[in-house]
Amino acid sequence: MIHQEKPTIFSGVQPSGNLHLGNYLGAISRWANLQDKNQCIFCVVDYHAITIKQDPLELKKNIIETAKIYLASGIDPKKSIIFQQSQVSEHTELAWILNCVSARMSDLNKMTQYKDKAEGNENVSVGLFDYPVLMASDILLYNTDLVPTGEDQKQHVELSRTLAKRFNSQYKELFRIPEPLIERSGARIMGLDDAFKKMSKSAKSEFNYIGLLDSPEQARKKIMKAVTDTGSEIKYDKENKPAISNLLTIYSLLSKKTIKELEVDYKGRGYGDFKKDLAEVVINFLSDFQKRYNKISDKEVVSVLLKGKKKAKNIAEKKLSEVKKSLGVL
Ligand code: ATP
Ligand code: LTN
Repeated sequence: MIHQEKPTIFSGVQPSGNLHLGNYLGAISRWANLQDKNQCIFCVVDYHAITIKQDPLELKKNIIETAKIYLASGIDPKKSIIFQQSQVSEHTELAWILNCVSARMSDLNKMTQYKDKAEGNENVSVGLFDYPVLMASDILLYNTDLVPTGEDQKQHVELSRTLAKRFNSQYKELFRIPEPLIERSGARIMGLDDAFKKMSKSAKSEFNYIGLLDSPEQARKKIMKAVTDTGSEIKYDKENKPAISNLLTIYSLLSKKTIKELEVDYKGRGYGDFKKDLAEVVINFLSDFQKRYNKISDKEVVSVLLKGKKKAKNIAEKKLSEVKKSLGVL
């Protein structure tokens, strides 16, 4: 019988604090289900986080917190590799190589995340501009087949494909071409204070997001204050009712009720009733999540990251050495 290799999955989240429901519903919550049929690698991408100024003590705390959130979301270190990006130096080494031989200024100039974050300000780090090349290195080092993320990362995964193809055709067929894996529902959770912008941990107001570690009071207050649309009907209509459609998506994903069922449940009832119930659903989810989170010690996380580092390094070293050989530097 031919032994078929399991597909490889790679994804990561920046340890930049305030992980929120968008990160959970769009990315992390999907990862646990992928672990049985795939070889999964989940990374805490700390070198991506430093593209924007970070306080060293906060960053250290956020690295542990992010890995703990992976574990509390059901990522099992016996099945998956969990590690910290900066601990495997091959990522930055490959990023430099790709910068020189594959990536073009014209590719990076097209990246919308950079434009959104820089907001026309030239006084931002070169790292922020180069961020997608480091992300491509993360993905390409591990022969990744699928990259599960939220909708906002699609363009970056597509760039990884372009860089891999360019390298393969110029040097040697060394990189597997990855595919984005984006779910239809929850891939773009919108801000609670602005239904036209995605929920984001770097949002200016904390009323933009529900943090995974928010208290019940904070969560309730944020849901009750969330913006709504004109009219009073609870109906999914992304074009004309973006705010209620977003709240319905969150409600549906956390309660496992379909949007259609929710529309029937709330027929003839107002936004106030709907928000009160949604707040309860969110609080119940947070309470279960935080119970699991609080059971995990920092020591356990450090040990998981150390074991993960060894496994990741083993794979990354081999790939980088092939790349160096083909370049003529080894
Ligand atoms: P920031 O907005 O500060 O850049 P972020 O909230 O986008 O941060 P990331 O670490 O960049 O967080 O993203 C981690 C994962 O969460 C990625 O897969 C990303 O696509 C996903 N994600 C982020 N925000 C959302 C959202 N609002 N809805 C769905 N998925 C999201
Ligand atoms: N850029 C991603 C985080 C990230 C990532 C990756 C995601 C860095 N490297 C590799 C998937 C695969 C973001 O979510 N902002």
